[in-house]
Amino acid sequence: KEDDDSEASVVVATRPKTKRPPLYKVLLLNDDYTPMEFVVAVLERFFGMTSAQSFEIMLTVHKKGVAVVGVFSHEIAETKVAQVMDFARQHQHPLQCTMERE
Ligand code: TYC
Repeated sequence: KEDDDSEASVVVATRPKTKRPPLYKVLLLNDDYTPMEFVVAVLERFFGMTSAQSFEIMLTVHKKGVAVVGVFSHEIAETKVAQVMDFARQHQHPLQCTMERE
């Protein structure tokens, strides 16, 4: 068994397995009743958009039915959805906001 190195020096390539946490898209849905100005105010208030960016995204939702308004960690996405849903409910608008794994 002297010159048999079949079970010695066996090195398999390794890579660090640092999985990043999954990201979540926050989606805003269109409806027929929520005023456009309210949606613009929501995007400014909770997503830090300028009024021009907000108006653009609001129009996309209005025309296409849905748009991604941001991508976040699970916890931040949940918070954004809750903030938007609470704010819409307080103002009695049927605006819907949801999240989806990217
Ligand atoms: N469709 C609405 C209207 O015509 C405006 C609107 C835009 C509502 C985006 C919701 O997420 C929304 N008043």
